[in-house]
Amino acid sequence: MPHVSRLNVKKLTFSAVLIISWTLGLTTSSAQAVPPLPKGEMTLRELADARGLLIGGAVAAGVLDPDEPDLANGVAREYNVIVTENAMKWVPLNNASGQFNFTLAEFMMNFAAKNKQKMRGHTLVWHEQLPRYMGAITDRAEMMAELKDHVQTVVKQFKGRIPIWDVVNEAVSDLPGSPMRETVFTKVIGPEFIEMAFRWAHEADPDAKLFYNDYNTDGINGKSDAVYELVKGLLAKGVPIHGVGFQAHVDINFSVEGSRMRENLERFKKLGLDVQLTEVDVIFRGDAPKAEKLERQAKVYADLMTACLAVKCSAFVMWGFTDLYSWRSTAYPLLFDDDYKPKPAYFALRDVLIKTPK
Ligand code: 9MR
Repeated sequence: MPHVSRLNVKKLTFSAVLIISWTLGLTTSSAQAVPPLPKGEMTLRELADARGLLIGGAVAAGVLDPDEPDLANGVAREYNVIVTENAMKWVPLNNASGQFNFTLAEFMMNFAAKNKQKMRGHTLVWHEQLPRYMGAITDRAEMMAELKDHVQTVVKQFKGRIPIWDVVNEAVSDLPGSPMRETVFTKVIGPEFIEMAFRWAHEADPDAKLFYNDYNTDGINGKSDAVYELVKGLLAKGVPIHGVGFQAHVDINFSVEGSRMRENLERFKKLGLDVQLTEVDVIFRGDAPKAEKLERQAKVYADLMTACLAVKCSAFVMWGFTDLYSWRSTAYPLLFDDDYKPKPAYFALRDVLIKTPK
């Protein structure tokens, strides 16, 4: 019953438990697999390679074990870039001030290297997945020292191996007027924590492309206006920021046109910044008719890719590979279903890549 065992695995919070069971040889092998494409058809990866686009997705370290060859094979076949879904966040890397643990992150780096994939680094500074010791700091100089140590130790660890970093994630609030989100960083350091993080990351690896990343900023709205002002201000101060990531966690009612997404991406490009879609998924809720919803989902995926290509985005990254292991696993968000069968959205993305002139 490989499917049942996968669903059970899904309920475990990934890494620790799975890695222990893997080490002890407790896992079973599975019979499902991403079906081969008809002869002569190109994968997403091949199509993206041909136009110099990064296409990829987040992968949770804990499920890339020998029990899930389907995931490993599928990700290797279809993606030329991966992101560690959690393994490069502050808690997994630096949960006890200054005692860094790169085991899981390096495991993912090996996977990427083995499959000749780039790694998109996610994420250096975020108010979530922050260790308790950070929340306890009240002294500005002390928090700056922790921030600098974290950013620089992590970036140096992967210097020359991770070409793109999400330096600051989700710093703008969802409140009306979209001020800065109140976090330990704004409370103790002030909003300057953002420019500090970018400058320290740049010092640690001058060749890495440094991104600000956020959600609900895909179209033109109050929040994307706030991000626009933020990054414009950073550029004016000479802060080394090279791009903006638009997460694109949307649903099947999202309209690329209605939200003026292309116009939004273009205004960031005009600032001289690179733009990437960084965490794409397109959800819908369970009831019938499912086929019709899968088609609407495919259309949203296609429209997102079309907008991305129209502005010469450099990456289209999804927040996973199979619905089975998505953070929104009950809402059918990704290109492959629980049984690793490609959904209409997969073919729709291929179609856009085939038909859009380079
Ligand atoms: O998918 C991630 C989930 O497994 C984690 O529990 C969660 C908290 O670390 O983060 C999720 O990924 C988030 C990403 O890092 C930032 N943008 C929103 C993503 C979905 O919540």
